[in-house]
Amino acid sequence: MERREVDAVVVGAGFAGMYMSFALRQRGYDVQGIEAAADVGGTWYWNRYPGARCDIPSLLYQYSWHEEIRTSWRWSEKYATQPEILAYANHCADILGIRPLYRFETRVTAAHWDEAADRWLVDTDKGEFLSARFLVMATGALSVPKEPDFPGLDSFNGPQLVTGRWPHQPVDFKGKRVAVVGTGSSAIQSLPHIAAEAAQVYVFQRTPNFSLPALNAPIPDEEREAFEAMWPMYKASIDAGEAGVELLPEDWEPTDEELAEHVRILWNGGGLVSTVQIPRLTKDERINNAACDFVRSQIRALVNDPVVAEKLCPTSFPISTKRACVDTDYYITFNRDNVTLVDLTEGAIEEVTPRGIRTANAEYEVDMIVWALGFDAMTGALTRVDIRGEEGRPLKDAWYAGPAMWMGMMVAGFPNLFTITGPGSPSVLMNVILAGEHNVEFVQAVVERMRARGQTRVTVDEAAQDAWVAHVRQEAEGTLFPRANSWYMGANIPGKPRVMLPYVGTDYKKRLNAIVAADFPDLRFSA
Ligand code: N01
Repeated sequence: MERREVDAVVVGAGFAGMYMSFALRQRGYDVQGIEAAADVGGTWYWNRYPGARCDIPSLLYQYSWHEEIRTSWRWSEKYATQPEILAYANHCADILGIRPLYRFETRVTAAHWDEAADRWLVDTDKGEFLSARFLVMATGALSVPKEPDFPGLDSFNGPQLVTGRWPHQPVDFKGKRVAVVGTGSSAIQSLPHIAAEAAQVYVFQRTPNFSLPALNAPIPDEEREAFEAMWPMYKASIDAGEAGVELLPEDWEPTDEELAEHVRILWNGGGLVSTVQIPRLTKDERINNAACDFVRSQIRALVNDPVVAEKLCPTSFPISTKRACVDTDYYITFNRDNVTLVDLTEGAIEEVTPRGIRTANAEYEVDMIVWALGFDAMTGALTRVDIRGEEGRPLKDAWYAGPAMWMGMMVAGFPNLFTITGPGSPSVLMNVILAGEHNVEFVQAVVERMRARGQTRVTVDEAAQDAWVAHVRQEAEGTLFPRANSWYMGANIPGKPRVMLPYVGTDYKKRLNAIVAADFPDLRFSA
């Protein structure tokens, strides 16, 4: 079979994929980008549900590596909307001239390592056959939605929508009875918008979530200027592997009163940045309990019906061990007459009927269903592709007991394959745009080193990988994360191994810098 030879295939045209493709192309490599969507934007292309926004401040949620992009873009609000972030992604694509490098509306179906040629043989669903020296999977941590699989699904008479694959046309909820299933970030952001239009909304909740108020607003000029003034320091700090913002020391030991006062910052509109400003939040039970108590007291103050308020108070996991949500008017939406909370702990969903959803207790008649069930996070987009490494070993088999990876980027036995923000990297626990940049720059350094020495193959040492996997596990065990049935732990997908997927350590970028400075001691290069 005739295969087109390229230097690299980059899968994904989100922020990380675009940067990777651009960086390689700029250095003269022949790059073929592949993207399932019709255009750039990654997660922001797909998640178009009403109310979708970023959950860290927009000023931080942007490329740090490209001065022209940075200075030519002006975020309008503290937390940008999905249309604005998608417009930003398009702005980046325009300046980088990235689109000609991509085949859109195309999926990679298989990638097999060709031992003899030191190349990846990559097939797509559009019948394209490629042969690439490098394969970079920039496929995103949250890109494979968890599909509803309730009995009777197809019998439902009305439209069914999935938040992670929202239609491009506006959805009209006016006068409709709507079921919203799930209470993660996607549901929490969309519910107030749906409830404002719909005749009636039933919110099906299995586990209540902690959500912090966005206190969204236009960005005042003074804030913009202050941010611009601190930019060089911030950029130098993150490049060096520091937090980029001022934090209290890790050994902070507040009295109970000081602690109760400090956790109030969760209500200051800082979104996920506020959680980082509480030292040891995900490690120290006393600190975490104080934060949980504070948020629950806010929920009780916001929700008029005390029975509903209690049901909305999370009690089964420590705050931030599931990703905290950032909302606009989520809790007060339950004060509306047209919103009803259905507590699935009192009776689970048994089936979808032609008229609606039937739980163990009742049938809820609706005209539309919104499924906000989350994602097969971090590994889903990688294991759904038929990736086979040395001796034809499928990645799925290599990861049977959980993802075995080095630095979240390389897998022993899978030469010349890189994953951006993969499992075993901090990715989703930090600003994911920056996390992507750190990985892209590392991959670029590896590829450049190989070109300089005429090498064609790089793999990671198995013992180094084992040590990294053990370290990732050990770091997680020292935290409260394993207590939650979260997607971080793979617990939201039946049958998925229960391991902490992201790396919780805060030294990741420093480690990457040290690895580059030491000339990649854990990698094996060959001609
Ligand atoms: O998904 P989730 P999400 N029966 O997994 C419920 C990012 N994000 O799409 O908790 C009944 O958080 C499930 O219940 P339970 C962000 O990183 C960011 O909302 O498993 N219910 C849960 O309530 C986020 O963390 C933004 O008991 C079922 C919900 O569905 C991540 O994406 C916005 C069920 C899924 O919640 C995922 O968020 C949106 C079943 N069979 C998303 N199966 C920003 O703000 C699942 N559920 C940037």
